[in-house]
Amino acid sequence: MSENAAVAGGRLIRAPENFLTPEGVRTVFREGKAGRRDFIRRAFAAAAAGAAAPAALSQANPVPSEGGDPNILKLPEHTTGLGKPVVTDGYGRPSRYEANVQRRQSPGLTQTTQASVSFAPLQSLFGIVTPSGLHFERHHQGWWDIDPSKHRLMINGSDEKMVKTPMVFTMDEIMRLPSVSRFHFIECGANTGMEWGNVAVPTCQYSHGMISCSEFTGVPLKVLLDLAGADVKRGRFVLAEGADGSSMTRTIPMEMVENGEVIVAYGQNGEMLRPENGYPLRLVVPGVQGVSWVKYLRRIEVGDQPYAAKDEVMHYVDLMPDGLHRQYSSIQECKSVVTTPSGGQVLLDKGYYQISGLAWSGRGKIRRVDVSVDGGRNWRTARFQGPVLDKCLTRFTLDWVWDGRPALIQSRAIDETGYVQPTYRQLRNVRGTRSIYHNNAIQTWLVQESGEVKNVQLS
Ligand SMILES: Nc1nc2c(c(=O)[nH]1)N[C@H]1C(S)=C(S)[C@@H](COP(=O)(O)O)O[C@H]1N2
Ligand SMILES: [Mo]
Repeated sequence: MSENAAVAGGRLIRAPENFLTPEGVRTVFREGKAGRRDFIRRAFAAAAAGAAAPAALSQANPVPSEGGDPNILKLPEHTTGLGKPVVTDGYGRPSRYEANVQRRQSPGLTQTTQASVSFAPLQSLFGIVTPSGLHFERHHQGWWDIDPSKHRLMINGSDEKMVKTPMVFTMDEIMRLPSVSRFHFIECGANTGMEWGNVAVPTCQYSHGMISCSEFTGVPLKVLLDLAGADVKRGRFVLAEGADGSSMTRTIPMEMVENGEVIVAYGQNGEMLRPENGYPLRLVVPGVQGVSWVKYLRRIEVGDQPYAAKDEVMHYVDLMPDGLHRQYSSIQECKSVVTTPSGGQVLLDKGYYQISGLAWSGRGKIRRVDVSVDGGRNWRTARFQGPVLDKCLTRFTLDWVWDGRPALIQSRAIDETGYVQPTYRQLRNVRGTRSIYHNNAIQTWLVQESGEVKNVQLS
């Protein structure tokens, strides 16, 4: 298996993608049903303590020191034999050696698997694009594979004058209109939400995996509103509605629509959207928290005021230290996370490692990312590996030589507005600890002398 494969730099053992035993998972679900969510945190701690600590630095080098490497000296079957034919699989799939790279559920986090979330395995991904099959999922009422020939999008006004010609579009009608393709991240507002009070989960899949990034293709919503003759002077808001049973409705300010950024999308990474991600139609609202990216989009209403829908009045509000709720805080502020080394991985040797991570901002492009290996005392500027795009994941890397002593690895992103990603202390000073959403604090990974990497928070 590829467990010990070198990943982008120094040798390391990959983060476990399952960190609870089957019995542990059952217990967490049992306790979760009884409403004791705090149990999850204790279960993680127990699982971590109970696991046999891998003696990382004593891991044998896979290349034998004497007699030569049989992997070079002996010709393998794939060099001497005939390979598989074309179209063995009409839709290709990853290597069987990568079968462990999966989106996963956090045991006990939610009461049902339909109103739930699965997290993207950030620690196993390269570059900025999330493979569609690994895109995180957040459903409020399960997902559907909707027949596109029967799917419709309606555009109407909150009163008769708001939209001149209310319209109903078929998928064919939408797909023949002028389209755009853009790379954007989507982050659930609740990403990193379990970590508000203290460390809660061991790996970056669970601490930061409610984010994904794709190339989306579709028609700017503005094009559809113009076709229908929307009164954008009076109609300063739109309501987006999904076709699933969750009655997912969200208010979007008209400015975002007018500047052409909001897309009625059918494409994701060069093919149609995946059913889990809203096939055949979803709203793309760059920079805004995931909940506004309404999936299975079936209706857009133009109105003159915010709609105060359930998912913006009761849910997706931020409980502030003074006991008041903050509403409509939908922009995802600048944030970053180091994905290698990250929690659950084990560094096998001292020496060179490429630190690698992701940065993003709902307000524009990433300007700079600083990386510290000593818990924020000293910072070095990371380099960007690929394109730096607007409201998109940006991959950063930094060379690092690990001397075998404990290290505290952090990344701090700065966006083009000059906003600097806050420390936990700075964030909690303003927001307290009772929020669920919009935790964009600097993440710390502790590399222990054993090579094991732990999720920690510095006070
Ligand atoms: N129709 C519909 N749209 C929805 C949701 C939903 O449950 N139903 N969940 C929202 C939330 S909270 C998020 S974070 C994103 C998740 O998108 P994804 O499942 O494609 O990752 O979709 C949003 N749009
Ligand atoms: Mo979400």
